[in-house]
Amino acid sequence: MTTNIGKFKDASPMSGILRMERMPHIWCPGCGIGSEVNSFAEAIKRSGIDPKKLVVVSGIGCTGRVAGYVNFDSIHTTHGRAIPVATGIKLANPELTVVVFSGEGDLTGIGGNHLIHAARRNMDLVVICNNNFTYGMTGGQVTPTTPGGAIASTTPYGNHEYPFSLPFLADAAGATYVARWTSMHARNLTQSIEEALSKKGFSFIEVISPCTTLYLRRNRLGDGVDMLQFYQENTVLKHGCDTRETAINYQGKIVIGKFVDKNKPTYLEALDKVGAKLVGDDYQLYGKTLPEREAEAKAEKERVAARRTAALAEEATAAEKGSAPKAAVKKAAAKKAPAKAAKKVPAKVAPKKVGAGSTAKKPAAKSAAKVAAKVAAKPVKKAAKKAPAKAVAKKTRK
Ligand SMILES: Cc1ncc(C[n+]2csc(CCOP(=O)(O)OP(=O)(O)O)c2C)c(N)n1
Ligand code: SF4
Ligand SMILES: [Mg+2]
Repeated sequence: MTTNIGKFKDASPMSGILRMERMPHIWCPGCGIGSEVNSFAEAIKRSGIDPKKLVVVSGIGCTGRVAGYVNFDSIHTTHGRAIPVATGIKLANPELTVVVFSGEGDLTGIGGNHLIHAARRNMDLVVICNNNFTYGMTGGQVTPTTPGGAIASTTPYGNHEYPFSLPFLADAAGATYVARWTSMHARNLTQSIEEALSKKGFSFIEVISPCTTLYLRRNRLGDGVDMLQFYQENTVLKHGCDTRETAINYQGKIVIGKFVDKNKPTYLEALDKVGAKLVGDDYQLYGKTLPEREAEAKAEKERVAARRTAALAEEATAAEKGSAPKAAVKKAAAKKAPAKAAKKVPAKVAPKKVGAGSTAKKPAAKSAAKVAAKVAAKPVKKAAKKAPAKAVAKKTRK
């Protein structure tokens, strides 16, 4: 059965950022990719970046589908080639903000070489890596991050390879911003993406996320809600942690936080330096002298700051008015949907009722979205320490 979500697209707080006409998306219930996209959209809204100057690049995989749901210029490129395509876009037009959003298989398996060299060169890119420890789209094979001992379709007796720790890899290769969150840490992730967008250089954000259909099921780890509870109880916030200490063991503690935040000339800035040294004041790149490009960049920075202030003010006004987006959704439903659909459809799309169904009368049976929102509302440190056992319903495993 398909849900005609199109009628709610104007009421959604994400309309304009996401292609609502493409909903419902392909991701499985409980998969972490959806909430990451929400964090990403929220970060874009707040960042003040001109949407016309933003490009999103994805490779192939379930995460690779992100490029198809965003309302910006985007490319769903070939497997493992998201970073070289993004690099090409940045080199062709340095005024663009280029974000790569892809899976760990795509970015660190087949695309691993591109990842380390873009980090080494300090290409000005933001890379968001959804790490679900598996090749989700192709049936759950082992990836370069699958923890030792975990079962995959290609390691039915447990993974015997040593996995990458992605923050360590990105840091060692030269990334200037490195952070790790889980798909449950929605607000931290939003803030982190926003921060990375405002920074120059190679930013790498890893998001640990459940692949419910393949990784969780094969390893008998429950469902998406069980995994949110696991993240709540087993993440340890350590900003500035030495990335050598960020390895993940099978079902062990997960260190999260911002590990690296430093500045050094980007690839293009370093190139400019060489050019200016060789040619002097006549040096041009893209038909513009260095002072011309610097003046343009400064003006754009001011425009971004003004848009950001406006976006934050709008957010504050909406918060003052209460749950404005929900009210808008209800209003739109009442106005546009035929009587029958108006009854049925909101249960599928309104945030309040997602995952309700048979559990609606049991207050303890909270949806994944509710648990995520509740935890995100608290500072991460507290959330990691105080895991209310009854916050998440125990689900029967199939
Ligand atoms: C050159 C090439 N090799 C292999 C594939 C098959 N393939 C498609 S997606 C994928 C794995 C994706 O895994 P990941 O990047 O972790 O994304 P996820 O589906 O887990 O989000 C593979 C191996 C392909 N499309 N192209
Ligand atoms: S197969 Fe896994 S990664 Fe892909 S959408 Fe489903 S849960 Fe998400
Ligand atoms: Mg994956």
